[in-house]
Parts: sequence; structure tokens; C-alpha cells
Amino acid sequence: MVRNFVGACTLAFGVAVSVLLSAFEPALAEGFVGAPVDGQLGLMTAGSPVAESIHEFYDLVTLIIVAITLFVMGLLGYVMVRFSEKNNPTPSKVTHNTVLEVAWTVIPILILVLIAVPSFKLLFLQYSYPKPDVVIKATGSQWYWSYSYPDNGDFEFDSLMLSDEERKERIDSGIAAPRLLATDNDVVVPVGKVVHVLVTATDVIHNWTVQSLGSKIDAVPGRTTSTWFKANKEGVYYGQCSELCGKDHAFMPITVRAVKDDVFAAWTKAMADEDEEGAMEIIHKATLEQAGRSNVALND
Ligand SMILES: [Cu+2]
Repeated sequence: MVRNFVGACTLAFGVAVSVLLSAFEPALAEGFVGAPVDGQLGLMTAGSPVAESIHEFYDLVTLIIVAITLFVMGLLGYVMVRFSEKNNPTPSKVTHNTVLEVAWTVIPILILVLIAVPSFKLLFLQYSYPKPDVVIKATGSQWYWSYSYPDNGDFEFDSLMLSDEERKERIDSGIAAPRLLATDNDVVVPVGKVVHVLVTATDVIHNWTVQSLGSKIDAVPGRTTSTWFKANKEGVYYGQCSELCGKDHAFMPITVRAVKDDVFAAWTKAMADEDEEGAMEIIHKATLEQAGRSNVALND
């Protein structure tokens, strides 16, 4: 009877959580894969295998935390009633209970092992570095990012946050440009391909973070660190510098745009030929294709 009741409660709780989570599933405008949404709960949409694993791990740990919290609260409530002065006027003198002491040592260890196993798996995945299809170098400076593509024509460009006027221009041409996130030049990558990002900095420590790609790595002057991702879907993945790096720390966003192979090839060729206008045109066309004009909703 009691077991049935506990089973039913667990099931009801599980259903309630999944209904709640699906209700808050961010409704992204077309063309955006990794972008914040007003009123969003939970993590930004997962757009790469590593980000998906991070989400799974986060869900597991959250469930464990909720279960422990409910259990401890229940115990406290029980103790307050059962052992109050009124209900238990003559306290017992018991000081040891071997079974209980072994249990409250062993069970937490088992819970930690339950967390450690998927945690190590995730760590191994993050540092597995499958063979790259594209290598990009990202350099953090106060307060913008520069990128180079050493194996695709060895060109370089800076990526700066758009001002409100520049955003307006973009929006007028039909391309979404969310405030504090849109940049003048996107990091263009082929969709579904393994991209290695070599990260460094010129002045102070920055951090190259794109949440929905599961990438977050310090950019340290004089050192090269690295991260990798494989974008699941075509579209834009926004990120930000995630190391306090000075007064404009909040204004050096990262825009990764995943495009089809042929668009990537055309774009790298135009960039290598220093045809920046042509490259912009290619991305502009791909963007409109990916997003349609419905994405203007996210421009505010
Ligand atoms: Cu920074």
C-alpha cells in the first residue's frame, strides 16, 4: 500500500516536471538555435553532442537534489512531530545505531558515485577532440574577438558587437540582430562537422563561451587552450565572453553561424580572396534562407 503510494507520487512528480519543462521549452524564432528567450527557464537549447550531454547531466543532478531535499524536509518534519516534548516526554538514552551509521555513510557515497560516473563520461566527451574538419583560432582582446581560419585560406577578421544603429540597419535588411549579442562578423562553420577552436588572448584573460554548443574555455594570453563542437543544426548560436575582463566585458559577444557545406566553402573562398563584400553577401543570403523574415520578432 505504502509502496504503491510512493510509486504513484514519484510518477506524478515525474509527469509534473516533464509537463512544466515542456511548457517552458523556449520557442525560438526560425534561424536561431542557441539564443536566449524571454522568460526562459533551464538551460539554453542544446545544439551539439556535448551540450546534449550537459543537459542530461544537469537533469540527473537536479533530480537527485530535489529527491534529497524532499527526503530531508520530510525527516525534519517527522522528527519535529514525533520527538516533540509533548509526544515524547521521556527521551531515550540511545547514542549509537550501527546499522543507521553505516547506512548514512554508505548511501551518500553511492549517490556521489552515481553523479561521478556520468560526470567523468561528460568530461571525457568534452576533451575527446574527434578529428577536426575545420580549425578556427579565436583571440580575445579588450573588448572583441578576432578569428582566423588557418586551414581554409588563412584569413583573419575581427568580430565586434553591433551598435544600436548598426543593428537597425541589419534589421531593416531582414536579418535578426538581438541587442548585446549580434556581431558585425559571424564565425561561420559548416553544420554537422567537427570544429576545433584554438583559443588565446592578447591582453587579459577572456573566456570563449557558447552555451548551446557546450563550449567554454579560458582565453589566456601567451597560451593556447582549445574546445570543440559539432553544430547539430543550421542557424545562429550566440555566446559571450565569460571571464570578467574589464569595463566592456559584457559587450564582446560571440556569434557562431552554422551553414551548409557549399555556403561555407563559398564564404571561405571569398574571405581568402579578401572579397569581404562578397562574403557578406553569401552569409546574408544564407541567413535569409535559414530564417525567412519571421525572425524579426527577436530583434528587440
Ligand atoms: Cu573578455
